[in-house]
Amino acid sequence: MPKITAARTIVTCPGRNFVTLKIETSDGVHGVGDATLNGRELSVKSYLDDHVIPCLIGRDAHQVEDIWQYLYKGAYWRRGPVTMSAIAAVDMALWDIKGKIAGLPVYQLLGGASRAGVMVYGHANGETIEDTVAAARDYQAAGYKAVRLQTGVPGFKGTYGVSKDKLFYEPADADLPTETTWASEPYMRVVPELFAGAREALGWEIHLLHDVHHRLKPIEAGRLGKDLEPYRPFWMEDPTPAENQDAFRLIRQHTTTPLAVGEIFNSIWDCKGLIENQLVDYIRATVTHAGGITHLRRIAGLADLYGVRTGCHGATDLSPVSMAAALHFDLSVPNFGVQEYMRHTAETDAVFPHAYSFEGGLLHPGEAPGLGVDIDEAAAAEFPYRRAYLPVARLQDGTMHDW
Ligand code: CS2
Ligand code: MG
Repeated sequence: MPKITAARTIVTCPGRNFVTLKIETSDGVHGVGDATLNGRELSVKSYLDDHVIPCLIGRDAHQVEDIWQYLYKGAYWRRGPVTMSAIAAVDMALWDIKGKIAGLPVYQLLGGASRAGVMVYGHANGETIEDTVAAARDYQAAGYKAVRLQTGVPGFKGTYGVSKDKLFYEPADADLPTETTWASEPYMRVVPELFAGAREALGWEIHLLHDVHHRLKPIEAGRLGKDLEPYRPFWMEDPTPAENQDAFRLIRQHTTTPLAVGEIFNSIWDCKGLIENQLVDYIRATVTHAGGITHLRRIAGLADLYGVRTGCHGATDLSPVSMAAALHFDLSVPNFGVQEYMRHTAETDAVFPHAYSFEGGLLHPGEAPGLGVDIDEAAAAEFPYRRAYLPVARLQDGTMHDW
């Protein structure tokens, strides 16, 4: 049996920080897992270095489930983004090892392909509606079947989702959190105008998505959802902070716009009430922050009972290791919805050579055994860690708000 002989975390910053776990076995096979938690990368590194890796040495790398249960139940202090990102990294690396030893791409170990490819959505954004719609046209021309629309709010700098760079968006932009100002009323006026312009320009064959990014109160989210109904959004994401799962009842009472939530969830317990009460339509939990492939399959299995589909988070702060693992999961899971695909920079792709590829609006994980991704440690060493935090948001009177 492939015994775990060594494991280490590799931190690299090719434009943004990534934490990668590499596990080596007595068979000479290694696996990789993404452990990146935007703005708290070193916390997950320490959790792995100090509290997980010592417990892995000598274990049978094939025991993916037992090791998952050991790390989850054995922690005593269960759940939370740091713990579950660490467990996720171990899980991804063990599935990678299992696939490599079996000589199969991981999706074949998960039940095989349930579809030809994984529909992805890109991020069209701009300071103005015109710029955003023009960016969406570019995605449509590139073959995307789904595009997220985010535009600037007149009078406000640094609106969420509007990137400084045309193609790449990285919100963790400073050594200490950037302070941004927010007001919901002008935002709620501009988004329906954005969707009206987008439908006018792009037609009805393309899926249009929007991320509210936790900014609205439940009644405001109900209002925005209703205002967007004529434009048939694919989903309205994170309409309100989801700690209060009952808030989604109120939103549901006011709008049929599909709701997506969960990129900051880290276990099935965060999702259970929303799914069982059919208060959401898509669950956004990711392989990296929600306990890996093993746990994400459990979340998707519960969601499938209630007609809820997956819509995994796939921002640039999730490394190509996470994207590769997500694609194996996406290709096989029966209740797949859509996969977020914020392209990484060429620098990042060089550090993480991978087999996944894009064609005709779909990503495919490729046929390489395991996850089909690796970390080039020499390239990674070129980019030392650089502290960076996500912004914070305040209302115009200075009140802290949700970023
Ligand atoms: C966003 C992310 O991609 C999304 O849907 O919510 O950009 C999110 O802001 C970042 O991943 C946070 O690190
Ligand atoms: Mg989001």
